[in-house]
Amino acid sequence: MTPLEALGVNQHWRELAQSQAGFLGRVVQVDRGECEVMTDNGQIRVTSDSQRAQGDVAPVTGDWITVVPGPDDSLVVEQVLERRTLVVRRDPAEEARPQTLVANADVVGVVHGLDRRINPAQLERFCVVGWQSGAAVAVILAKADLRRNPDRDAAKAAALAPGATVVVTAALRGEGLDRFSALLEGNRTLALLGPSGVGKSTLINALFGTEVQATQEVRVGDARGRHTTIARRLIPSADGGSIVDTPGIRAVGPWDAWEGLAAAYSEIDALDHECRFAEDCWHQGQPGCAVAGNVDAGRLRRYLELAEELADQDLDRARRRRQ
Ligand SMILES: Nc1nc2c(ncn2[C@@H]2O[C@H](COP(=O)(O)OP(=O)(O)O)[C@@H](O)[C@H]2O)c(=O)[nH]1
Ligand SMILES: [Mg+2]
Ligand SMILES: [Zn+2]
Repeated sequence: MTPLEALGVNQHWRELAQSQAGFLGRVVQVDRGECEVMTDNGQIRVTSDSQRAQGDVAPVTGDWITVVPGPDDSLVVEQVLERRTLVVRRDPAEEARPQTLVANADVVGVVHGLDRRINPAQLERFCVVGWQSGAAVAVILAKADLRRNPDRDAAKAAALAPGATVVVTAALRGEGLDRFSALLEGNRTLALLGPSGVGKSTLINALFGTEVQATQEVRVGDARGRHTTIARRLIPSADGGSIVDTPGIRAVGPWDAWEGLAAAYSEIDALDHECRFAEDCWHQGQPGCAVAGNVDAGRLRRYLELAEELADQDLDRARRRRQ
């Protein structure tokens, strides 16, 4: 299998590239205007041309692109091919902007470390971002060796993440890796999402059997002096498929994620549609409400909180557009 095959090249991408002048490649990593790109003829460095018209899409890790010769023997991005999925969160540095993390992931793996109790609000937020991307979602419970009854955690995670595959792993003991690697079957791309310290890099290293990602000690209350690289790198597996790690994330704020919200709380969303007797029913116990009392109260509260957050974002965006 060639590296580009492991990265999931198929007829779809080949045909899209054929309508362009350049040749096909997949962005493995982006650093400051330069991309590392895997092609049929190995890995190359490509400049994303800053001279190009505004509004052009900036490539991110996972993008399929076409490449053409540029000035002085350089290679430049000709076109970012239309994305099938895109993981986006609210830019933590600037609240009113989206930040794209990974393009064309087939599965978003939301990783939770079982060295602490499952935080429902956090897990659900990551699932909202995962579903919004257009990819499938898996919840990966890591560090299961630290729990007496990880099956109970798995059941809890499944209830918090309807529609998601739940995979329990103990990477340091090599447990659960077969089910983890099954997420890559069919040369799929898995994007791991989760806050620092949950065990993402350890999972990747266990799967590849070598230290491909630097891991770190969890130092509670010591954010300084911790040098984490935030490079998001697409790593091909020799058996096919690829994984992207997303280091340096504390939390994900959803961005324009109404579909992700509906998918992450599908049981609430389903009833929401029945609750059309009042356009603005907020399911707070109004008589005749189809939702309140029929779903888990905690999930309903968190769903409504997120809906309010998204509605505020919509208003904010509309206000900016008018200005
Ligand atoms: N007990 C246990 N510890 C783990 C396991 N996986 C990771 N860890 C530890 O959790 C810490 C953070 O792991 P790391 O992979 O760097 O997390 P990341 O920030 O999500 O990439 C490290 O100290 C790991 O040794 C596991 O399966 N069991
Ligand atoms: Mg890491
Ligand atoms: Zn209602």
